[in-house]
This record gives sequence, C-alpha cells and structure tokens, in this order.
Amino acid sequence: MDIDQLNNQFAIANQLDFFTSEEGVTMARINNQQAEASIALQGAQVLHYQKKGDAHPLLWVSNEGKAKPGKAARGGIPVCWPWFGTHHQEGFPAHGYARTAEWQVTGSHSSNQQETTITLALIDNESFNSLWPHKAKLTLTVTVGETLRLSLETTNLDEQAIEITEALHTYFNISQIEQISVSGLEQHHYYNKVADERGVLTDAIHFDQEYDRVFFDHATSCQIVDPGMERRIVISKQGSHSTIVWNPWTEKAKSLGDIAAMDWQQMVCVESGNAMDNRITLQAGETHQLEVSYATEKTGAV
Ligand code: TA6
Repeated sequence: MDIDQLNNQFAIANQLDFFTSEEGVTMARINNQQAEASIALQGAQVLHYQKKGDAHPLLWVSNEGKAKPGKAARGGIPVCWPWFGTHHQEGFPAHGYARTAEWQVTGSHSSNQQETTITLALIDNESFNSLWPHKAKLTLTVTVGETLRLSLETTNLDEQAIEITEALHTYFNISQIEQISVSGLEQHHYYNKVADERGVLTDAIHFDQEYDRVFFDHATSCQIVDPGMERRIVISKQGSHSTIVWNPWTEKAKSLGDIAAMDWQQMVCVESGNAMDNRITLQAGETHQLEVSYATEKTGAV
C-alpha cells in the first residue's frame, strides 16, 4: 500500500498520518494531546515516543543506526520473533526475521484526542518459509497516550504445535548508564551471556561493564531509576516470563558498528519477552499475547 492509500484508509485527522522517511522507510506518525510517536512499518518498529510535558523521549535510537530498507534501526523497539537471540543454523538472522520484514497496517482507532491506536500485521508469509517453515499470524497493536502500550499477538495457523521465543527489544533513553539502576528483578534466576554462567540476582542492577542477562520466570513489573533525567520508567507486562537487560559497553558497542563513540552510555535495553527456558508452545489455532506498558514518572532532583 502506498502513502496515499495508507493515509486514505488509516489516517486520523490531527492524530495519525503516514510519510516516507529520508532513508526511504514508510513511517506512521502519531501526535495527540497526551504524546507523540513514530513507527516504521518495516518491522513494526516503534522509533519514538514522548509524553507531552516530559523533557526527554522515552526511547533511544542510534544516530548511526537509522532504519533503512532491509535494516532495522539500532534502537526504538525491535520485534524479536519467531526466535530470540542467535539461531543455531548458520546464516539465520539474529532475533528472527520480523524486525526487517514489511508489515501491513490493518487498523487505526481513536476514541478521543487522548489515545491513538494502530495495528500492524505480519501475515503468514511464504517468503520466510525457508527460515521458519510454519504458518502463523503476528500482529502488533500500539497504543499511544499517557503511557505507551504494545501488544504482540501470535496465532498458530498450522495444524501442528509451534514453538517460539520472542521479545520486544526496547532501547530506553537514559541520562548516563553508570547513574541509573534497574530494580524489580531481584531474586530471579538469570543466564549471564557475557560470563556464560547462571545465577540469582540479589540486588538492584547497577552498570560498570558490558551487561547481558536473561532473567527467567519474571512476569511482573520492573523499573529504570534515572536520577540524571529525574524520572523513573515503569515497565509493566502480561504474557511475558523473561526480562532481558543489556548494555553493550565500549568494546561490544564498537563491534556493532552502528553506535557512535560513547552513545551507548545513553541507552539501556530492558526487554520483555519469552526467551530460552521460557519458550512458548502454541497448539494449532492457539493465540498468545505479550503485552507491555511503559510509564514515566517524574522523581525530581534526588
Ligand atoms: O538482547 C540482548 C542481545 O541479545 C545482545 O546479546 C545483543 O546481541 C543485542 O541483543 C543486540 O542484538 P542485534 O542483533 O540487534 O545486534
């Protein structure tokens, strides 16, 4: 569907329209009384959200890693599906193929000027069968208002059960990685990818080196406390049993090649998903929903 068709069918006056970015990616743009946001149709990747009255955007996007046709932006909320992490088969894309696929807009809605909802779908797509020979429908519903809410829904269209791992790989905008903490994961078992070992978290997370851990059986909320931006970000979720926390630090950031100099200091990933031990099995016809809600709260100078 081209831009004119998208605007004719799904635009909402004074709230939602579609345009093509400088890099050639089709974008949805939302602006209502509560917040503004932007979403790339490629990968259904939310790239911007800022609540009216907040001094800083919620999400971080690398200046060196903008969304280009066929390449997901480094930042925002990449959709990792139908697998999280690397694939055991050589040459298969890390974090699955959903984040670089072209999604279709299937709906838009607003009941007032306070909240705008857009739904995108990745319908069973023959071209991915070589990567994942199953039939499934994936939809993402994004609701932009006083909070940012996403619902990632997988429906098994096959006759037999399918197994997936998944995550909303959210890059949060922060003041400085060594100033923030992440709380709410204490007492949860984790796999530490950097040290290749497992353990149990005892205290809130502080950062002084590369950090890459999958926390298991964590189905509740957690928060990022950011004194530098005088805010906390509260991450609530449903249908997600894993939380992944990642900061690449100097060397890994350099190896990625799409993060400028010290920009990694202004981001932290807190990802809501179902990964590793928390993989999901869907019986024929079954649907699974992963839902997150992001809220910012001002904390004043602490
Ligand atoms: O979620 C953390 C992680 O799995 C890290 O290990 C790192 O690979 C990161 O995702 C980024 O992955 P990407 O494929 O986007 O470069």
